[in-house]
Amino acid sequence: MIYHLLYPLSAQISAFNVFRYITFRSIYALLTALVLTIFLGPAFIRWLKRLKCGQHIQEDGPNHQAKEGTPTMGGMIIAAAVVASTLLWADLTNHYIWLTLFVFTGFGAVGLVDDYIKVVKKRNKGLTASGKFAGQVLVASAAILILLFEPAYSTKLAAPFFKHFTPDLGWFYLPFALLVLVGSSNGVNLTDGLDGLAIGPTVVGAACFAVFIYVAGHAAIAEYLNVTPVPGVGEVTVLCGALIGAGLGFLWYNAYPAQVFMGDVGSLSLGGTLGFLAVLAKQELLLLVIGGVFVFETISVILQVGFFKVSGGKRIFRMAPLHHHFELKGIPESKIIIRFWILSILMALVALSTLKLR
Ligand code: 57M
Repeated sequence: MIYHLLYPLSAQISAFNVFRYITFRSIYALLTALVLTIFLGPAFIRWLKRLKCGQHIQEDGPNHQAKEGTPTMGGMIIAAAVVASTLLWADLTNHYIWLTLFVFTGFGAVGLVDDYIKVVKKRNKGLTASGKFAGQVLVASAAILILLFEPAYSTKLAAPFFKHFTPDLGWFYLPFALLVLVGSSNGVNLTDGLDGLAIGPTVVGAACFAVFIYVAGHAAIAEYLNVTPVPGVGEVTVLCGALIGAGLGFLWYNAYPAQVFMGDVGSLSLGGTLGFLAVLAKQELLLLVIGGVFVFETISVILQVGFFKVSGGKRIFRMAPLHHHFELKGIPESKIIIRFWILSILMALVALSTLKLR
């Protein structure tokens, strides 16, 4: 809205020309979302407490009993800050912005229903696994189908290091992109088991995608770096800015020892959106590197469950996902969290370096 209100006045007030720039608006989208979450955080946490949205801690895992009753569903404040800040700073005639907001709020709605049943209605299980999966598939399919009807959007895959290997998936792109979005959403959800463990790598991932999205949307830079151009997608950098800001603002309260958890409303929406950013930037395969922490966590669960079945009850890890294994080995929670953050920064840097390795 600020863009639509102030940029047209640049003919009279030349300083307002600055609102034209995606980079400028992305920085202010970040700051707006950050300030909103930090300042509204305490009142929002008090509201969650009044609603009795306290997390019940299961007794079958590492000892988290001290966290019993910590308010959850904090993802709602991330959602509010991202949406408000994007509406303020983005060019609202850009349909990639609306599509990304649709994915973000759609996955968030699936998580919200799950949280509502578990936390507010106090039914232990929440949505059934198939119910959750159906919701995720529905939102992801709608977004990808709309994207596929976009004339400028290519169904070709780009692989880092192999600039001439760009297979065209055609309509197979739909199930492939579904896997990216739903996999990413569940990967972030699995990782969300220690204070700040999911939001740290999410912020790093959003920052990394801000660069890839900006590059893909800038014809000259995309050509220079040999990146698949996606005309118009650069505007989504503003939304990435809002994600980084809201994520950092949430981390302010979710940092160890956490005053609030994000809930499924946070983890599903953030994961689905990271997947969609990878699709928009045409960096679907690179998501495996950028979201490396989520990938390791997911693989640890697949290995653990698979090995448990074939070996008749033996385990590879003391407990999966991987962060539980380290907890049970006696490594302090804050150390595990910070090491996972360091890993996510390293992976993001490796991913960014591929811009020069094509
Ligand atoms: C949700 N949720 C946390 C919080 C958060 C297949 C299986 C591996 C699935 C997996 C699972 O259910 N994962 C998804 C993980 C929970 O956090 C809530 O859930 C939201 C995210 N959806 O926002 O609201 C607990 O995590 C802790 N937490 C923090 N700080 C945070 O900022 O400390 C969360 C956020 C919270 C809190 O304690 O209560 C969770 O872990 O439940 N299941 C598991 O992860 C289980 N693993 C397991 O069963 N492993 C087995 C097999 C099946 C792989 C094995 O290794 O043998 C563990 N979950 C729990 N206890 N609760 C087992 C131990």
